Amino acid sequence: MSSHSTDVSVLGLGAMGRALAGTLLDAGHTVTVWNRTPGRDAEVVAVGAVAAAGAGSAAAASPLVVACLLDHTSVTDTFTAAADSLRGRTVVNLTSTTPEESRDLARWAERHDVVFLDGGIMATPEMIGRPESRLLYSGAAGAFDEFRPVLERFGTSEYLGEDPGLAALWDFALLAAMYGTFAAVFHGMAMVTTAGASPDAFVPRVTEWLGAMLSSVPYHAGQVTEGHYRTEVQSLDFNKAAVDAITRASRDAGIDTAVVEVVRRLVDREVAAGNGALAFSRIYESIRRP
Ligand code: FVH
Repeated sequence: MSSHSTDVSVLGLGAMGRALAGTLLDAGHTVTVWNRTPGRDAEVVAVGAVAAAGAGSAAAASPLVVACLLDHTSVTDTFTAAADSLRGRTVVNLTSTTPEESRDLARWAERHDVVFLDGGIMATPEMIGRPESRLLYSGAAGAFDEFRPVLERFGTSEYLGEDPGLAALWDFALLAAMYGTFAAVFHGMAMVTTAGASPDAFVPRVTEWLGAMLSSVPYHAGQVTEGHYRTEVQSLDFNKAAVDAITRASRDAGIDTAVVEVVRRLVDREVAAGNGALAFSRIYESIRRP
């Protein structure tokens, strides 16, 4: 089967569903679309998508069904309504669901004779179809192999394994890193704006600084892998002094300390456990085994 001849149905036409459907249309696929609230299909129907009256008739139109809905509940509601039509088809769930929710969907699919692949989109709607868009998949290996040329339309596609929860686990792990980093960026931005700097002025310095610091992630990962955490410089005792001072400076500046308190709690826990001479990466152990 050539990839552009694969018909695809897209369930859910939020910002991401519309981007997925539009990318498939651009690539020459016949795309059938459905959205719970009528009218949200206008943009993609105007460029060639076929509007279906229900999730079931949308699913019945194609061998490959892509679901991009709000959350686990919206997926189970939609799959339940379309169960008869989904039978024998391949469903790719691109909705953000937790690993356990993705495994639950895979069990539902198995009971209903549906081939299930779960996916995590590491991209925003504007990035879909561009080289920087990356998607992670797990679940039915055969489905990934069969439909990979279609999935590559959305972005670089990587298969992580048969466990249907794996893509969601990696997706959320990367999102956790992003949210934590962004919260910290806003903390720093809030600090400098108390002295009259504009938020924009913080940007070049913080991006350069984080870029330099992120280059040490492989070194930290090596310490975690070996589990030794020895260091000659910048022990947790040293870091405790720094994080305590940052907390005081933030308080003095009159800003919220929630972001630094998270780091402070992790450092304090390790220091209290007698690990003050070890490296900062030792906080991994507090996170991994709470
Ligand atoms: N947008 C992004 O940047 C991120 C990138 C990473 C992946 N996420 C996830 O993708 C899912 C969809 O995101 P979205 O941006 O398309 O979200 P919305 O624009 O809010 O559209 C939500 C669609 O879900 C439909 N929906 C909600 N509840 C139900 C339900 N109970 N039954 C059926 N459909 C439902 C909603 O329909 P309607 O409100 O128009 O009727 C939209 O089509 C999401 O998991 C992100 O985390 C996007």
